[in-house]
Amino acid sequence: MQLYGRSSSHFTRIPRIFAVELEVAIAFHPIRDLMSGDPGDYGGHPALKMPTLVTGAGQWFGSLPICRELARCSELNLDISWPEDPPRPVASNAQELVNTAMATEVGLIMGKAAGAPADNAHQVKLRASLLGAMDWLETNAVRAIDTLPPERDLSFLEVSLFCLVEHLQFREVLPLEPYPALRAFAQRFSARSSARATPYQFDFPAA
Ligand SMILES: N[C@@H](CCC(=O)N[C@@H](CS)C(=O)NCC(=O)O)C(=O)O
Repeated sequence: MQLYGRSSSHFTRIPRIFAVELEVAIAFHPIRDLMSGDPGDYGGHPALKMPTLVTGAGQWFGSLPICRELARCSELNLDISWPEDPPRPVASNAQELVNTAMATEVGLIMGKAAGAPADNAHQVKLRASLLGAMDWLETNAVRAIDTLPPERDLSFLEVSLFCLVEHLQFREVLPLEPYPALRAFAQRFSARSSARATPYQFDFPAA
């Protein structure tokens, strides 16, 4: 199995953590040029996004479908809480806001890389959106996690929230000082061997 993505990407880190937890071996292919218009450079992703998992069965686009395929391929019988499982609105909303914040971060980073000024109206809106999501998560994420089944081995919500929080710091998108509850959560999660095995880093030296 081959995973196309980047070690600096939060959407890529989610399946990398799942692969370690599920003990599924994957070969990692860092994507060199994010400005490439060739889907082949993204493992065949037609929308030019990462991550993509390539298996004998075909290509799997997106972090959640990839994690599901890794779970199906695993010989471990882990108890995993998936996004559709949460029985309470707070957990459902937490997942939605984590997904939204991650996508908003991509917009901010790509906009900055393309030279969009920070006071550009769209960048301003993206930042306000991210701050709104983060404030909500700071207040509610721990309560949301508390609604998950206590017997779970892993949940998509916790893995994706961890990848979001560490990524904000890694890419210096937001300071984490205003978010003590999220920092404490990330600190706890970072002790897992799957988190330690997948640190954010840049795969290629800056051009
Ligand atoms: N829904 C997708 C989102 C994928 C996504 O936005 N990936 C970002 C990287 S973290 C990306 O490809 N960014 C490069 C770009 O947008 O050109 C998923 O869950 O994997």
